[in-house]
Amino acid sequence: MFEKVLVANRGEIAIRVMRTLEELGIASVAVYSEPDRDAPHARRADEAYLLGPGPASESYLVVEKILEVARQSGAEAVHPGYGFLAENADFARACDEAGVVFIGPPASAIDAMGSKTRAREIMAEAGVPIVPGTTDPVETVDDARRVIAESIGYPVAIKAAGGGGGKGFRVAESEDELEKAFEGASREGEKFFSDPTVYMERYLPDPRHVEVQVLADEHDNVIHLFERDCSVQRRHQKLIEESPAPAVDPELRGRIGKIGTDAARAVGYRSAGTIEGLLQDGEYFFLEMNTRVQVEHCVTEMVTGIDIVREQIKIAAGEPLGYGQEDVVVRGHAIECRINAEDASKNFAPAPGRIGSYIEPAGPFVRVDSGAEEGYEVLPLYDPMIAKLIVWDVDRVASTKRMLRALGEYEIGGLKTLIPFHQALLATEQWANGETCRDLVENKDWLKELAFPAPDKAVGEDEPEKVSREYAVEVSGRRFDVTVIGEALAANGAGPAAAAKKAPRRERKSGGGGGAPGELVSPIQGTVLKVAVEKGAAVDEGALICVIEAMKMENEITAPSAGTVEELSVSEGGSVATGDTIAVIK
Ligand code: MV4
Repeated sequence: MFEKVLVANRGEIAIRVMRTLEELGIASVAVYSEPDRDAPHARRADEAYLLGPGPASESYLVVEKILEVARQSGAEAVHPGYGFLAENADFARACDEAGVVFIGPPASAIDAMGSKTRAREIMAEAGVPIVPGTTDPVETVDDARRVIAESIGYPVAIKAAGGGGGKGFRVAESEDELEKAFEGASREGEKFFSDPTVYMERYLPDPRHVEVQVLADEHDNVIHLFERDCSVQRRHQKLIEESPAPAVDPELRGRIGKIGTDAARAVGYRSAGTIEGLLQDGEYFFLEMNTRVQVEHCVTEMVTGIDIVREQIKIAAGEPLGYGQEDVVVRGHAIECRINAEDASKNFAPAPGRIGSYIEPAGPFVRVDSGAEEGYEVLPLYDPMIAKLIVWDVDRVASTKRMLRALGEYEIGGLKTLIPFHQALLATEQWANGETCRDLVENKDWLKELAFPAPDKAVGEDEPEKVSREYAVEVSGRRFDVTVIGEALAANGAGPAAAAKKAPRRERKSGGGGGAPGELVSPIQGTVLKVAVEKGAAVDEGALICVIEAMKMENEITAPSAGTVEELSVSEGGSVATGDTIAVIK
């Protein structure tokens, strides 16, 4: 087994991996960017090293820097978590070449599954059912028109070959929408994956998103840990996940489990992976394979009792799986809610900012995987998911009640999060009936009822006096914690006590919040993809003003109230910073 492992990630998943490393008796090495110098994941590790500036392209995504830290620290293996370099075959290869074990699948499997057309071809050959459509790329709109007429029919889904997770996904209901959908999918594929190639699938009208967790070792053992249902999504971002899936009975469970292991075998898989698929009217179709540990792996851990990250690490060390298929049983029901710094009432706009008070729920069968704490600042630079709340109980009804209890205990002061959204959604009849809840997550009026009250008073007031200070220091780029105890320096002759009192923190402008009356400020930094209004236009409350792309996500910015667009400060293709004025609507 390894003695030291580098965790090439941040936030909750980095901490999640470190916990298992500690249980295995393995030392952990964190990496961090400049704004993450004091982040929980950097402090949680046995050692931590600075990578570089905040943007991921200068820190968490720089392969050479990460391998340099592996060398410097003596880490024998790298766990990539999810996101960042987790599905980067070049990174997996660079690890191999540097003699560092990549805790994940072979680079060849990442490559094969990264191309969605290759993945479909491999699966079709292996007898895995795929959504009917093309496995070869479709070159032109004319070709698309012909293939649709011959075999697929309308409605049709056009998807980018380099895509996945909904990126570069368009639907054409009829022939008049085909050209726009084709070009949209191709453009997005080019932009995000430098590949304009698209393919087509029959568009299923109201499927469920059901995925299978698989584990495969070097010794030809491939097992599945049953399924998860992730149908509650918004713009292809999963919000709530559960296991077992409410629409899957024991017969279907066996069938899709086998589809999962067949798919893993077909690509020579090793490590933990997920087969994503669509379930419609009892028929299951392969969609794509995720060659990493997923955000929602925890619900599977809760119902099977298997630590998926532990298995991943053991597999990477060459050990055989600790379980045969017959050892894996599903018990009870688990639900996960993603706790994102987002405002559901404002189109799920990102809501970065500093956390004031922070109290996590606890009690029986409640698990919180978090990367946040009191005083933590959610940065617009990174993913807005700050924590996951996972509960277990004997069945779906009991699990839902437990989740509502735990959500009620969760206190995150000074920050807008999805907690009220989850509380509202889990209380609906749609959720109770096991529906996909698509009508709710797309319903602006329903979401508007989740608006947040006026912001709390500034964080940092009335804090107790303190003359013990903790600092992070870096010695040759390696991070150490030091506690400095003594009299605080008097700032203006007012004595130690007054100086030790924290200065009130600067209030941040956030979406629709701060600013002059009628001023709409950007909650994020990004590129303006689209401007939907003109200066002088009359807009209704909730009307689309512009679309800002940040972190590969398209964020719709909407009017906080009805009025006239008196000023418009953005233009298509331009960039905006957090707090910049987008428009003045009076
Ligand atoms: C589809 C689909 C319907 N037909 N593909 C792809 C990425 C994933 N985030 C959802 N994706 C979908 N692919 C075909 N051919 C519908 C979706 C979809 C979806 C599926 C199940 C549950 C919720 C969903 C929300 C949006 C889109």
